[in-house]
Amino acid sequence: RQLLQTQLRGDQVIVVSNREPYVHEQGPDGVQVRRPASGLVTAVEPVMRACSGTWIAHGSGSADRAVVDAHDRVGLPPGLQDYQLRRIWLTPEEEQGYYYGFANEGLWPLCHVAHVRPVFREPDWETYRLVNQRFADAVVAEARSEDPVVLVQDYHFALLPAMIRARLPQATILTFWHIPWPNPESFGICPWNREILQGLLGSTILGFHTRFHCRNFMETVDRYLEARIEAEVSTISFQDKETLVESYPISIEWPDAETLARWPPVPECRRRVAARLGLPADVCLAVGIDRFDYTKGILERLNAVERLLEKAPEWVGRFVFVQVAAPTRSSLDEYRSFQERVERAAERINARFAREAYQPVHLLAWHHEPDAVNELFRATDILVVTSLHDGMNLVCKEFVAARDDQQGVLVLSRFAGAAREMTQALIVNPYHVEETADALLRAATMPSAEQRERMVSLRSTVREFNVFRWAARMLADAARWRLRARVEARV
Ligand code: ADQ
Repeated sequence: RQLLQTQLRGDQVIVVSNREPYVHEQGPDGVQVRRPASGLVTAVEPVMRACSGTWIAHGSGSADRAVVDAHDRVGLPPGLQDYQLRRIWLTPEEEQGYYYGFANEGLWPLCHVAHVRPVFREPDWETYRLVNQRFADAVVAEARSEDPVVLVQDYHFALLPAMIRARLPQATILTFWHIPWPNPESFGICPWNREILQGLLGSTILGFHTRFHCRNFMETVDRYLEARIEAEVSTISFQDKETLVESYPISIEWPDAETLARWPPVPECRRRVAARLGLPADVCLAVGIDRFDYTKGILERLNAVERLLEKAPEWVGRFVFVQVAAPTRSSLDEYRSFQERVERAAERINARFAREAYQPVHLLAWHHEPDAVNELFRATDILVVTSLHDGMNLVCKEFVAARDDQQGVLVLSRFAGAAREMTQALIVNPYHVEETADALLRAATMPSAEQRERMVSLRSTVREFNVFRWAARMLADAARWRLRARVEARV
């Protein structure tokens, strides 16, 4: 954190993301502040608390806009008052075309190669471009100097870097792409692939979670643009401008002593969860926590639980799986029909294996606040992450951070970026039901000493490679770049 603050001394930092870090909702007792379920917010919010500045985001809560804009700072917990939030209010048509349409029906399935066909509509693309322009205007309006540091977040803003560059040529633009980057053939499906690549190459630095995604991006540029690529130093020169393409694996804020002291003890968490869900005593508990998204492999996970109960009937009555799934993008057909399929699968398993007081699958399809999520992390024996494709996945990192008792087993998909760092998890191919069921079984019977060994190793990785290191590495590269540009300008 200190390193971050040193690197940014005197520089203005502006973050741009679609999602806001906190949402003002109108409740029966007045306006309430809620934290959205978003990996991006989990990662970037502590960084902004450390370096202050301005966060520009799409306003999404149900509270009255005038009230939110006027009383934005009212009622926020202390840490959230360290930076400014500037909301961009979009019209329903803008939100439809830019967010639901181009970003989530086009780019999201395109980049995840998730067997859901991307949909590209001309009007969505036009709206996407228009909304990117609105955010570029907001960045220019916020900039107090010619060379602010602008952090552009995610696939909602592929055109923004070049738009900012055109009006603030001296700005240092760090763009982070939180989702995977596909291979050139897959990306070629997008009718506006060149415009997107050109937009992103307005960045000073373009970051992905893994080297693999960086290579895919460079190969995509090589295929579709006239650009000079220097693979050894990982740079792309396009129209006399150089962009560094680098991997920065994202992470979480490691809990400090004050946070740890606030957490109820593990047995207490377990007792509360068991009481709430009516779990039988000494049951083996497995938990999944995700946005309700077809990329997270929730159906595959349920199939594996069903297979486990089939092949190891001694676990019927003793193995319970709890899936927490926060509804997301529910106005899209693809998401609604996925949610229905998951509900049907859960009902099917319960119909097959439930006994008197025993229900093998609990599907809790609503948003949980961070303390409730943390309680589940601390209560569970197994955490299951079976993404079919995931840029990183922060849920598994939050889980190991929550386990200061050094117990609990992580079952992790090899298709999540996190699998590259968290090699002491039980790594599975979620498409392989048998393999995943076997991993669940192995987790359910893993001796405490082995759990400890694996957990200690996982915790030391996440503690060291925390979110401040993610941001500090990117900003250190930016500082080097700024210095170089200043020296070159003198020559
Ligand atoms: P996401 O796809 O949102 O992030 P992830 O990284 O797993 O996925 O983060 C989800 C966050 O939301 C976590 O902090 C989790 O605790 C929270 N969450 C999930 N379900 C919840 C629920 N039911 N209720 C409340 N909170 C919930 C995208 C990419 C990821 C990448 C991140 C960060 O898809 O691959 O890791 O950005 O770059």
